[in-house]
Amino acid sequence: MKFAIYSLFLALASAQCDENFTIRSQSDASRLSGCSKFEGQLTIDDVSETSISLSGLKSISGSLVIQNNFSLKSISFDSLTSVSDNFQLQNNTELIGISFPALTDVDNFQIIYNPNLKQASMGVINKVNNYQIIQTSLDQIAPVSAKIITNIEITDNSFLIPIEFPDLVNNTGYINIVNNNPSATVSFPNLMSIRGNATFRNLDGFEAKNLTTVSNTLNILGNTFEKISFKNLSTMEKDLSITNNTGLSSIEIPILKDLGGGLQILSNDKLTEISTNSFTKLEFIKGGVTLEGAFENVVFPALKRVDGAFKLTTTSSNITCSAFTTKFKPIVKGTFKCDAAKGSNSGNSSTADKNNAVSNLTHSYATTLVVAFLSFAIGSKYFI
Ligand SMILES: *[C@@H]1O[C@H](CO)[C@@H](O)[C@H](O)[C@H]1NC(C)=O
Ligand SMILES: *[C@@H]1O[C@H](CO)[C@@H](O)[C@H](O)[C@H]1NC(C)=O
Ligand SMILES: *[C@@H]1O[C@H](CO)[C@@H](O)[C@H](O)[C@H]1NC(C)=O
Ligand SMILES: *[C@@H]1O[C@H](CO)[C@@H](O)[C@H](O)[C@H]1NC(C)=O
Ligand SMILES: *[C@@H]1O[C@H](CO)[C@@H](O)[C@H](O)[C@H]1NC(C)=O
Ligand SMILES: *[C@@H]1O[C@H](CO)[C@@H](O)[C@H](O)[C@H]1NC(C)=O
Ligand SMILES: *[C@@H]1O[C@H](CO)[C@@H](O)[C@H](O)[C@H]1NC(C)=O
Ligand SMILES: *[C@@H]1O[C@H](CO)[C@@H](O)[C@H](O)[C@H]1NC(C)=O
Ligand SMILES: *[C@@H]1O[C@H](CO)[C@@H](O)[C@H](O)[C@H]1NC(C)=O
Ligand SMILES: *[C@@H]1O[C@H](CO)[C@@H](O)[C@H](O)[C@H]1NC(C)=O
Ligand SMILES: CC(=O)N[C@H]1CO[C@H](CO)[C@@H](O)[C@@H]1O
Repeated sequence: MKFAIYSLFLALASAQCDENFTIRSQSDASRLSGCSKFEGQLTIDDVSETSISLSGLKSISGSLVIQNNFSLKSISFDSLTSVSDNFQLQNNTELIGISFPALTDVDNFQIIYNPNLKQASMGVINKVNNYQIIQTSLDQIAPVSAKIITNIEITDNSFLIPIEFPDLVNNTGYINIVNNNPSATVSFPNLMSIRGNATFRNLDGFEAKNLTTVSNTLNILGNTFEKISFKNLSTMEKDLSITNNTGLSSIEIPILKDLGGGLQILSNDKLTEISTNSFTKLEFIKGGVTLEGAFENVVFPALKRVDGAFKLTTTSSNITCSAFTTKFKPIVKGTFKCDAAKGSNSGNSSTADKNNAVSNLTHSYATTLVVAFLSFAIGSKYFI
């Protein structure tokens, strides 16, 4: 009789380890302390207490979903090492700290919209498929030692500065690192290939020295670092866009031969040259080229063919459109346009150059020389 009552008590008190379970209080959590392995989805939802902790649980074959809890301030799972599906921490508006010191293996690691989350005490994750940290107050992120990660999305974490993936070699999906702290720096010292789109925005430092292959679009936008250097980048299958980078003064992608998409370099205030070190070996551009800025010098020493349109717009007077056109128009299949302080040119004839130049006759000695040259070229019609 005593035994039967005890069994009944046990049945009520402990949860099963193999069916979906929702934790709504610390006492619910305690009912799982006898589970070393949990099979199913474990949800922490609608908790009115401020903290939940659970020891003993080592693995979840399913997901751990912690969501929509507007009282919960801290969560701690001391022993949890693996979550076979999602580790999803979403919409916990009061959450300040989490502790998963043993977690090494998870399929989708998602920390999304926990705007007060400041502390994450984590172990080193060595296996992860998708990695997302979005809208938190974290100033550093969980260490990751995985060599392969499918997607990486780290956005809108306004305190986050160091973003480091020291062991990542191949990114088989996309990378989106956008709008974190204005001083944020990215370091991918061993990254060799990115298969999907990659966007890097609002960064103050960026390192991916070993990058060799980008199979989709690469966007480098609105950053404050000074240099783009991809000395090992030899394959780029889609577009390259380098736009609005206020500190950028040099680009070095010296061994790339073929660009499989277009090239856009726009509104980088301090970038005054595309030098011989920029695109040293670039021979072929499948898409269009748009260059817009204060370029004093634009050189593509190896360029043989551009299949799209080509447009250069510069505010500098060191570039002479007629000379630039003579050089590049013949290798461009699409429309060609040059707008510089010294003339504009659609490449077809030098009419635009001539008209602009003539109307600005008195501007400078340099301009006069160009006009003189043009005048000579068109049979002294406008001889001065
Ligand atoms: C457990 O949760 C998962 C994920 O939400 C769901 O797919 C599955 O059907 C649930 N299992 C049961 C027995 O309710
Ligand atoms: C997050 O919470 C807000 C309410 O504050 C709700 O509108 C939204 O649907 C929630 N998102 C998710 C993914 O649960
Ligand atoms: C990374 O990708 C390259 C090329 O696809 C492959 O040769 C290499 O083995 C991959 N490395 C790892 C660690 O997966
Ligand atoms: C870069 O790649 C080379 C081989 O391609 C490798 O030896 C080196 O460890 C990688 N990492 C760095 C930081 O250079
Ligand atoms: C990559 O970016 C391009 C242009 O921004 C977009 O059209 C395409 O859908 C993106 N692809 C992926 C896989 O995100
Ligand atoms: C670049 O590639 C060469 C071999 O092609 C390798 O020796 C070097 O370590 C790579 N990494 C850097 C950062 O240059
Ligand atoms: C560049 O900055 C301008 C002005 O701030 C903005 O309108 C434009 O969308 C930005 N372009 C990109 C590609 O970020
Ligand atoms: C001006 O253009 C010439 C080539 O036309 C180039 O050699 C020189 O470096 C440029 N000057 C500056 C300041 O970039
Ligand atoms: C000529 O001057 C006008 C305005 O004064 C200016 O917009 C134009 O760019 C100048 N053209 C040349 C070739 O300098
Ligand atoms: C090129 O010249 C031809 C005739 O010489 C003219 O019909 C055509 O509009 C011009 N194209 C451009 C882009 O100026
Ligand atoms: C205490 C509290 O705010 N709990 C909320 C947790 O999230 C659920 C929705 O998933 C809400 O209904 C609860 O009010």
